Amino acid sequence: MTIELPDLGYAYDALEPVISQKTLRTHYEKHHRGYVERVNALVRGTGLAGGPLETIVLRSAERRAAEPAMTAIFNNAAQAWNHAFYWRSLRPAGGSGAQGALAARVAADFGSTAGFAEAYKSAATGHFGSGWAWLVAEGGTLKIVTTGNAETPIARKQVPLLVIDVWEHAYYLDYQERRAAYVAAVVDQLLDWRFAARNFEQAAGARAA
Ligand code: MN3
Repeated sequence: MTIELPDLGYAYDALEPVISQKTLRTHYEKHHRGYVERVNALVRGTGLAGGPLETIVLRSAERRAAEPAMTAIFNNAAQAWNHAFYWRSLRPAGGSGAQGALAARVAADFGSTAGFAEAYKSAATGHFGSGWAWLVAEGGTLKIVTTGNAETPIARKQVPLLVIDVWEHAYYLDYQERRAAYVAAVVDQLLDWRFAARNFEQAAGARAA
């Protein structure tokens, strides 16, 4: 099975004015597509070809310490996975905050919705260099973590609920160096808390099983 570029799920202008059509089109059609095409080229003949993307991420993460060729596979596969998750973490007119069981968990772990938003913005803005800012579930607790470059919580047995891409290509056309402004606008206006709630329910179900 060839890894496919997944549908974006909304129009290129759907996230304006927070993320411009120009940024979204370039980010999806050039950056994300590039990672998908490179992972397909790199896995040929490695024994990882034909598997689902998540399996390629996990297997290459396990093998990269011993096999240098696995590093490039991991980087491109994880970037393909992370970008697909990022598009689904966003929606037009999002940012309303968690509901139901997830809201109770956010309040327990971060004090309040506002407390979470402040901590998440701070972590995403403060992450040094290229990477990703995540809300994850681990052992029944929510945590904010950041990862550098292509690193991804699924290789650390954490369950991601939401992510923000903090590579410069995600915001530079719209915000130049002002990452804090991009992060604040995404948190307040675009985060898809229904997607986060589905991920949270799956994490809880997996723990109970
Ligand atoms: Mn990106």
